Amino acid sequence: MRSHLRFTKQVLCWSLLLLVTGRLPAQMMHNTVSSTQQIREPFVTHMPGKVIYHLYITDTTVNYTGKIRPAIAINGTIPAPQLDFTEGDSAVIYVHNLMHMETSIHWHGLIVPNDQDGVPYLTTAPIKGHTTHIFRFRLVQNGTYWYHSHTMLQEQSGMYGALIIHPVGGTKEKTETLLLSDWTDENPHQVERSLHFATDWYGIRKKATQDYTQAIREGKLGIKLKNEWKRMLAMDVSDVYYDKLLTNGHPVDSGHASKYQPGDTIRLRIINGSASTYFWIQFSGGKMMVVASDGKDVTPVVVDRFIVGVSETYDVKLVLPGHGRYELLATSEDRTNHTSFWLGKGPAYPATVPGRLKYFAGMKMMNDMTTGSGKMTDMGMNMSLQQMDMNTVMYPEIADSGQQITTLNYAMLSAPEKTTLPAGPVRELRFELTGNMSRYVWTMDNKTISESDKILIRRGENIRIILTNNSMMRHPMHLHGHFFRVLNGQGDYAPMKTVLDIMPMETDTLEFHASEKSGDWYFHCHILYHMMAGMGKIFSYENSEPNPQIPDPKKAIRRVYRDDRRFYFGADIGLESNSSDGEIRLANTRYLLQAEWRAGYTQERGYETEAHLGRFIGRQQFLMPYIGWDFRYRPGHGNEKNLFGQANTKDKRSALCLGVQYTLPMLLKADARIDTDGQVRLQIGREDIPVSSRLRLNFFWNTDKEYMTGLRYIATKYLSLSTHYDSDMGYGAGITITY
Ligand SMILES: [Cu+2]
Repeated sequence: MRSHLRFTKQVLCWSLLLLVTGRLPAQMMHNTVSSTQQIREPFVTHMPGKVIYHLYITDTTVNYTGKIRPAIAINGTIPAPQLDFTEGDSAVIYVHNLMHMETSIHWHGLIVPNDQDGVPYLTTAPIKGHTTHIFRFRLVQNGTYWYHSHTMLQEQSGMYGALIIHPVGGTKEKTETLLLSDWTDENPHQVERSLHFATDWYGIRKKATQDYTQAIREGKLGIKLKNEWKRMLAMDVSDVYYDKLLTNGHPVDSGHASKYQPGDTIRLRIINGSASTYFWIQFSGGKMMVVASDGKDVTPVVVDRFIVGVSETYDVKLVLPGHGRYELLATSEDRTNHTSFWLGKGPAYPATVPGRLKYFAGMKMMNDMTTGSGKMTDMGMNMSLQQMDMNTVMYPEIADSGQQITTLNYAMLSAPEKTTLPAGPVRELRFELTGNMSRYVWTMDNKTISESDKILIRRGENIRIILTNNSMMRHPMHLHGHFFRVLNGQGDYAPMKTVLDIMPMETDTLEFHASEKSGDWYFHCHILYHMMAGMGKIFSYENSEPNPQIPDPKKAIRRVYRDDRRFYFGADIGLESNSSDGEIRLANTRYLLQAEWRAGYTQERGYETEAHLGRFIGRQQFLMPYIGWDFRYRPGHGNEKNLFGQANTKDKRSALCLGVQYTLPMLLKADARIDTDGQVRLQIGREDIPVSSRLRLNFFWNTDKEYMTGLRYIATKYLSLSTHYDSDMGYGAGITITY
C-alpha cells in the first residue's frame, strides 16, 4: 500500500510537470553511459494477481561516444526498464507517448490476444503523439522475453527493454539480465538510406572493404576477381557499422559483479535486443550451461560458446570458478566490436577477444557456393540448424589452430517435455528467403511484404513451414503470437522457439499450431533493416472477428505496406575544376528514377542531362529496362559521327529514349538505348571499383565516342576528393559529395 501511495504521488508530480513544461525532469533525461538511471520502482504497482506498469516514452539525448545524439527513452532510460511479472498475473501497461511522433510496443515472444500484440496498423492502434495506450493481457507463460517499438526504426534509437516472467513460487536462483544492443551515432534513417545505395562506408569503418590492394597484398587476387566475375559485392556478415555495443546500456557492465562469490551459480538471462547485430557469447570462467531459449526451457546442454541471433533470448547457467572477476564477453559476429558483463571480485580474468574475420576465405567460400546468376548452388549438401557454420572458414581461432570447442547449434536443443502438436490438419508451406545486397532488397519468394498476399490459416490447423535461405546473409525469422517447434531430429522433444536463425544455404522446418482465434500475425526477419525492406509474411486467421483497434482495416494495411514501398533519395555531386558531373536518384524496391548531368562552366563546353525511369527485373535485379529523356547543348560537335556512322546530335539534342541496363560479370554496367531521333548508343562502364580501402575508380565509354575515367578518394561518408578526365570536358579535379 505504501509503495502504491508513493507511486501515485510520483505520477501526479510528473503529470503536473509535464503539463507545465512538456518535459520530464532533467535527471530523467540523463542518459549518458555513465549515469543510466535506475528508476523502475515508481512506475510499478503490484496487486494480488495483477501488475500495473506506467511507461513514459520521451525523446532524449545520449552520449555514448563523446557526441550528443538524439535517442528515445522509456522512463528516462536506455534500455527501457525491465518489466517483471509472475506467470498467471494480469498485466496492465499504460504506455504514455510523450513524443510528437507516433509509436508502438510489441511484447516479443509473448502469447497475447491479437489486439494486444502491438504491431501498429496490423494488430493494434498506433500510439499517437501525446496520447496514452493501455495494454491488458494475462501472462500465460514464464521465461525471458523483451519488448520493443514496432514502429519504423525506433528500436534502433533505444526503445527496447527486458520482460521477465517468473514462474509461480519463484526460485532461489541468482539471476542477472543481460540485454545486448547496438548503438550507432548516425540517424537510423540515414543508415537505412545508405544501405539502399550500397554504401561501402560501413565496410571502410569495419576495415572490411576487401579491396584490390588488400587482395593483392594477401595473394587473393584470383578470389577477388572470381567474386566480381560472379557479380558480388564485398562479402560481410553484417551490414551496419556500430559505434558501440551495449550490455544493459553500457559498453562494459560490472554493476553487480562484486555481489558474487567463488562457486556461485548464476543464471544469466541473455536477450539480443539489437537492431542488426548477432553476438557470440563466451565466458572466461569456463563452460556455460544453456537452459532456455526464447523463454522456453531446454534440456541443459554445456557449451564453450554460442551465437545469439537478433531478437533471440538464451538463459545460461555458469559457475564462478574461483576468486576473481570473470568476463562474459559478447562479440559482434563481424568482430568489429564487443561488450561485456563482469561477475565476481578480485583480479580480472578477461575472455579472449576473437580475432578478425578472414574475409577472403569467406569470399572464396561464397564463390564456390554461388552460381553466376547469383543463386546458391546446393553443393549436394543438406545444411540446416546451424550445424555447419560456413563462416567457420573465417574464424582464425578455428581455421588456424584446429582447436576443439563446443559451439551450440539448434540440433543440440531439446525440450524437457514432449512438444508434439495437437492433432489437426497439416498445411505445409515452403518459403525461400531471397534478397540482394547491391540494392538492399530483402524478400521472401522474391516478394516484399506489400507485394505478398496474406497467408490464410484456420484455427486448429498445424502449419508446417519449410524455409530455405537462398540469400547470402543469415536471417532471424520471428513469428508473433505462437511458439513453433524446430524439427531438429529430437523427435517428440523438438525445442519450442519464436525466433529461428537461418544461415545462408540452410533449409529448416518448423511447425506451429494455429491456436489463436483471430487476426493477423507477423512472421518476419528481425534484422530491423531487413524487415523494413519487406522481408516477411502475414499469417491471417480465416473469418477473423473485427479488431476494434483497427476500425478501417483496408486503410490500415496500406500503412503497413507503406514501409517497404518507400523511395529513398541519393546523390553524387561532383564539383571539379572543369565541370560539374553528378547524379541524383530516387529508388525503391522495384523502381529507379535517375537524373545525370555533365555541365561545363563555359558556353563552349555546354551541358548535357539524361533522366531515366527504370524497373528492376529478376531476383538479383541485374536487368533494368527504362524510358529516358536526353537533353544536351554542346556547340561545335555537329559534324561528328558515332560508331555506327550516324550523324551526331551532340550539339543540340532533345529526345526521348528507350533503353535497357544490365549488370555484366565484373559488375560492369552495360547500357543500350535508342532515341526518338533514331540514334543508337551502347555504353559500358563501372563505378566504384575498390582500388584500395578508400580509393574508387570509375569509367565509362560509349559508341558516341565519349569516355570518362576518374578517381575518388573517400574522406568521409559524404565527402570525397575526386579527379576525372572526360572526352568532352577535359581534365578536372575537385570534390564529390555523396549522399
Ligand atoms: Cu534478414
